Amino acid sequence: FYAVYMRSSLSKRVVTLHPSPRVLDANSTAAKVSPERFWGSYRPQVYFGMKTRSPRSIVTGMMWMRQFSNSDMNLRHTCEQGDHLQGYGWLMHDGLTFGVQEIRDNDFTLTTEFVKRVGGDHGGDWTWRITAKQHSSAPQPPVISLMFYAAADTQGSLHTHMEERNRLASITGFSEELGNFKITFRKPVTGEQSNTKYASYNYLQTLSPGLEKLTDIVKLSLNRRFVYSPPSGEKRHYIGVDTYKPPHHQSQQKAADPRKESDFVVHQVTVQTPFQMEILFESGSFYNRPNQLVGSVMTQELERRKAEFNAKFERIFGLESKGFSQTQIKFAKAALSNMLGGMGYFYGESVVQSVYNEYPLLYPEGALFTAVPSRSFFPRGFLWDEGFHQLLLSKWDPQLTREAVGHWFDLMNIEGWIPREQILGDEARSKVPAEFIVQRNENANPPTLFLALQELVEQLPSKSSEAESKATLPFLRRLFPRLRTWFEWYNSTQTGPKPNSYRWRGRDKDTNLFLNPKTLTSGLDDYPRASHPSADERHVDLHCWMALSSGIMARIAQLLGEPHQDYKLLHDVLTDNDLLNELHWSEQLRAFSDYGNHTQNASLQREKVYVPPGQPRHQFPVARLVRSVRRAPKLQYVNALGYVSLFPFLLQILQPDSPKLEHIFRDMRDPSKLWTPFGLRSLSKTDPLYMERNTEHDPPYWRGPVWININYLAVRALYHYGNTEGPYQEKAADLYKDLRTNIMNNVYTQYAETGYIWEQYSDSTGRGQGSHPFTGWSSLTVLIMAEHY
Ligand code: 6A9
Repeated sequence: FYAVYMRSSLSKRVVTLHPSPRVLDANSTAAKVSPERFWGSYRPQVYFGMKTRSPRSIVTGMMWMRQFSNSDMNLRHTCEQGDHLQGYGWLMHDGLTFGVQEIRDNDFTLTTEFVKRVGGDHGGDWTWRITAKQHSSAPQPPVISLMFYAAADTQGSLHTHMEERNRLASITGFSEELGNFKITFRKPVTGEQSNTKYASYNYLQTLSPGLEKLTDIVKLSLNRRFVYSPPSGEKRHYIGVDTYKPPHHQSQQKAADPRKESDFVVHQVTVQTPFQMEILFESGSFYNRPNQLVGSVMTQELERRKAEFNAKFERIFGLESKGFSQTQIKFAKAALSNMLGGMGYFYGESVVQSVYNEYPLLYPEGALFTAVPSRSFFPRGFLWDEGFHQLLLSKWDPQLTREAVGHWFDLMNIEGWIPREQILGDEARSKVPAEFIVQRNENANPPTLFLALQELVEQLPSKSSEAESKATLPFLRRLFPRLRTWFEWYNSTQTGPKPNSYRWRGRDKDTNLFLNPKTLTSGLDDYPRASHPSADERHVDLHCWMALSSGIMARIAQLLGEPHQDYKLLHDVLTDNDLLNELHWSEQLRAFSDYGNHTQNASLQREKVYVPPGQPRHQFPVARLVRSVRRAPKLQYVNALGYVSLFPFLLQILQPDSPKLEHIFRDMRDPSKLWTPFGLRSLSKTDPLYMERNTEHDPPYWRGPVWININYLAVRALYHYGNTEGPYQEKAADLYKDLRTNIMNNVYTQYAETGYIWEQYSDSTGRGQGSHPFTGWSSLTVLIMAEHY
């Protein structure tokens, strides 16, 4: 009985939240408490949409399609790389009151702008303005349908108000957090002062079983029976939303699916470019609004906020005073704006598992206010990405950083574990293949939130306003019990075989399927580690993360008057350069290195598949690649040269007079090793695994390409060593100049050429590659330009 009891209580631990008071009050994001941040573009996964920071928000959004085009249906809604847009993203966004986005489709450009106005008790009003312009290359102005929608999410109601038979003039509605509200659709015009344009109207009013179904519902309702007949022109059939009948099986399933269907309303406007139109959200409790936020009032508000944004940007980053060109500054503003405009508010439950669970369990429901790496491919929270995001955002708006970090820590369980990838809610889950959904509680991810906290602490004494310091100290005080547990979790679950060594858990287990089993938990996925994962490993990057974190723990503890000696002691041990050398310096490689059960003599070989005589060959798998190991592994240094070997330098653990710096700087500068005209490559050209794929389906990722987060750490460390007395000071300063220039130039050039900021950059051509737009840590280029470290 006792064993069974123990087992069941242990199995609950993974889904038991940490007992200390939350960092954020339960109602911290409510309209009453935080009205100016209530509404926002918190749906980074759609091209344009807004919601409130509440669990079951009414959401608003926009889809669009080109009419009369030769290509097939091109309905745009969620950000998809497959849409092949020429570019999209926020050009300006202050994270608070307004945003300006440009979306370049094949032969027209949509500018989507919003402005908020606080008033009443429910988060106030906002107005959208959509401006459509054809490209000069277009033979004739395209006809476009914009489809604006509002959708409820299990609570709240929406009512339609028609005008002229089929034009949806407005929606009125009610929800728990918004009270009464009204959404008004103004008619399209050519410009602010001009008359209404000819347009065709359609609308759809239906029920949706979930937000992830909105695109499908619209698609299934489309009908070609409508006629577009402008006064001067031929009549043509166009595609419009019509009626929607749920697929038959769904109604039978209903009993099994407890989800409540919710109101969903779409307003479609079909009109030829150029045009502009406005949508107005008015909050019922906002009685004393001076005027409607439309037309010239809207224009003035936009202009005012743009001017404020520009002034604040220059005040903080000073790029004009540094002599950057207007186009470079525009790029930097877009990079920052996309990180701000990529903030999402997610709500739901992770799927998690521990060794005590036979099957995955649902984590308690929770909220996450976070930036996302990429609006198209992974529009959700990633733990170690967020630390980098907040390095940039904290310069712009430290309150935003405190709230994001607070949300992450409030997701921590009793053990001190925070799930690495946050896939919250059905909408987020619908984008992720099943095998990636479950998060395991043995698994860490670099504790980069310490970098963000370090920044907040450094802002404290002189740099920040009194109001900011007043907010940061109480924040740290509330955070501290959780921070302590978080640190302890790393320091107890991720320790290595030797005292003061560390080891990432969660490496790939099925060793023979991979050239080198991956270490997703380290964040550097396929970066080469010991060929045969074992408990004997020790990882130098994790050692350095712990050295850094213990130091910041000591500093915060001291600041709060909490016991800090143990953190300080540990920090002293972990930063002891002799210990680091002893654990991680490989004389053979002349570089820092992981240690473990390793052989270099492994390669992928085709395994021939036996096909029984007389059997059709196509029914058997083609020869697949499996690993062949020609020499048995043994305990030794892994001797891979790349980002991992740089960590003692990257996180500034090395003393300025450490002779190791000489080796590191030499390897960094060497074009046959790490140096490229586009930044430092992730793995040396001389490494046997350089640009090798891991399986036939898994191309190289952290085995050569240039990544901006690590390059940011490198530039920052060079800045540090370049400004600190020591034998390598000058070398560091030289490298700093060149590396900084290379990164800035390439990320900027790629943006100018392709319209996107990218996940990584080719080390041979500099070309952006992988997911895009990737305005997560690649946006740290702004800090590199500003030289804010
Ligand atoms: C797979 C795709 C529709 C990989 O930026 C997020 C992470 C980093 O934390 C990590 O260091 N990226 C880096 O190595 C992207 C991870 C994407 C996983 C999603 C499912 C769904 O496609």
